[in-house]
Amino acid sequence: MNANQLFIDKRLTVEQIEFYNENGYLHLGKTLTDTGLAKMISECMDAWKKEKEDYNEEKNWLQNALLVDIHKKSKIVRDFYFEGPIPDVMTQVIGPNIKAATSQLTFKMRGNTKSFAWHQDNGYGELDPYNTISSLTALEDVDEENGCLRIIPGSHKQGQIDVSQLFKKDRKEQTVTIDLEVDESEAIPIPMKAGETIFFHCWTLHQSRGNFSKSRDRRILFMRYADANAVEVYNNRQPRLGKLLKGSTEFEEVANFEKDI
Ligand SMILES: O=C(O)CCC(=O)C(=O)O
Repeated sequence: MNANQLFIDKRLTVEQIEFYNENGYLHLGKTLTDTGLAKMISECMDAWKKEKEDYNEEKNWLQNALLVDIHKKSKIVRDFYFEGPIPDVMTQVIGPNIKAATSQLTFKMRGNTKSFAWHQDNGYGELDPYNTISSLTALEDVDEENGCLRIIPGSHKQGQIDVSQLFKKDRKEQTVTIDLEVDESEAIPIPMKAGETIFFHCWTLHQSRGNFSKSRDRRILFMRYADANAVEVYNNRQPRLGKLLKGSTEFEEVANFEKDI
């Protein structure tokens, strides 16, 4: 591998696609080289420090743990999100037409022992068709001690869980927390090494516990990919805006979105 290479290309095997279809998630393995990881950490931390303060237990999750649109603040994230290994892989599981739907940092810094409740990602923003995928890339080793993701394999098969009542009063602010009842005995942790990626279906139930490490943060790059024709169910079925990455779209506003940037 050349020393300047940042990303590691991936192509799913038939067995991996079957595993994903059956379990609703897949551990994709290493997608960042050591050089890529170091650059990603450096640019993400520069962006983080510009907007965030140290963890403060008085503040909420949005303030403590979330930095949205990170691809607008870091070139390497932008390149990884739009042209890295994951969009190609998405064509194998979503279909030929892919757009970028969300990029954000979800950092659970040391001291943040708050858990994130069980939910489906399509609960916080229902997109149709129901094949949107969330990918998580670890910027350091993540495990049960520092709050890795936990999921329920196969839970995507139950389909969309109706949480619309929760959002009735609070659609704009989106401060609602979804906290679904699950059978904890079915949950498994998904540890990852730094530079590795996992992805999961928009209906897969997942959560994380707090970061109980005294010496390690839990820094994750979260990116969501959707079918290029996906619409926002909660927003009168308006097309979800996002850069077209693969194939084509029936929506002009998506075809033109970020074209010139
Ligand atoms: O940051 C976490 O631990 C969980 C985040 C998550 O599940 C989400 O943003 O959907």
